[in-house]
Amino acid sequence: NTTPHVPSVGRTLDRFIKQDQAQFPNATGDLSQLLRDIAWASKIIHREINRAGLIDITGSYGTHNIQGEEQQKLDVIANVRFIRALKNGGEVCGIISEEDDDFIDTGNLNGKYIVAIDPLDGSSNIDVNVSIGTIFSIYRRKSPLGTPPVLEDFLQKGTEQVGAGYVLYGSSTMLVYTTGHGVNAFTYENSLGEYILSKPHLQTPDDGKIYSINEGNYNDLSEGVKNYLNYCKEKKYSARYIGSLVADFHRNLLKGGIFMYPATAKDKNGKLRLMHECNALAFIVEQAGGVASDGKQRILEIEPTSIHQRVPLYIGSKNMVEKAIAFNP
Ligand code: P6P
Repeated sequence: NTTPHVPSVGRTLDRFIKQDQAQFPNATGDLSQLLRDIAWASKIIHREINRAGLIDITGSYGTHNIQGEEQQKLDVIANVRFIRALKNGGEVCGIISEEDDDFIDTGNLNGKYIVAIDPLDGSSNIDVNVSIGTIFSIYRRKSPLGTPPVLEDFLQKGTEQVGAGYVLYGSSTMLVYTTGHGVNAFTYENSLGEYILSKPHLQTPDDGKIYSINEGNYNDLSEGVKNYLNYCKEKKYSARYIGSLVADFHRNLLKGGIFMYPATAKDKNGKLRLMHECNALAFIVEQAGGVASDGKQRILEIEPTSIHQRVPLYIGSKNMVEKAIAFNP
């Protein structure tokens, strides 16, 4: 039996990963190294974001991604950096990125893992200086070692994740992740170039008074969602919507609240991507005691059918998500 190590605030990410791994005698260290590779790339993105205003890389890059969204330069830089870090790290045999139509074969035939990533979510907020984020999921490959990855490696249910996290590039840069044993948050100390443990064993409140939704879609929402919104107003909850998923999710995770991107008349499956955004946040919120649903089932139970599929998302405090779903049978 292993003595549970109680991580103390102030521990560096590297030491935390080392100690976390020590709890699992069979761990080879590959997942630990993968997490370090992601943290490394996020430090570079942190630097690029904080220089963006100075060297005018925030403007649109002129290309469009599969969603038809104009790609911002920082989007492209972030995508290149994370893919390069994961390729060079050697632990990952394949990647699906929100910015790439098809999966990426990293050439690491013996890489045990695949990564799903939204390298820079909320990028339309870059040039108005609003917080943006990176979202990632880690799965074990299904295909045999020594062979190239195949589509089935990437179409795995969220329950198959071995790790998930996000980086929030906000008033401070934070890395929040889980490997299935609780959620821990690290704050980036720029002068040291280190992530420092700031919120160990993060738990989200069962209840909250914050609801996050784009009410511009009100006329396109189901009667059930409209009724739940009216309920929130009767309860005098606070409407908080940044329009940057990681920022909205992180605030609600800490304070309690619900984030909703439901199906609308325009987007029958909502807007957010199952593989690149929803599965990771669902894993984190459940590890923190919260709930994530598409309105009918656990996000983590959804059988993926395509890499870029979208799902409706109701995520956050347990009692609030359950209430919202009750309004929307
Ligand atoms: P809307 C940003 O483009 C994003 O993907 C998420 O970060 C955010 O939650 C959502 O879209 C905002 O979408 O339709 O409200 O502008």
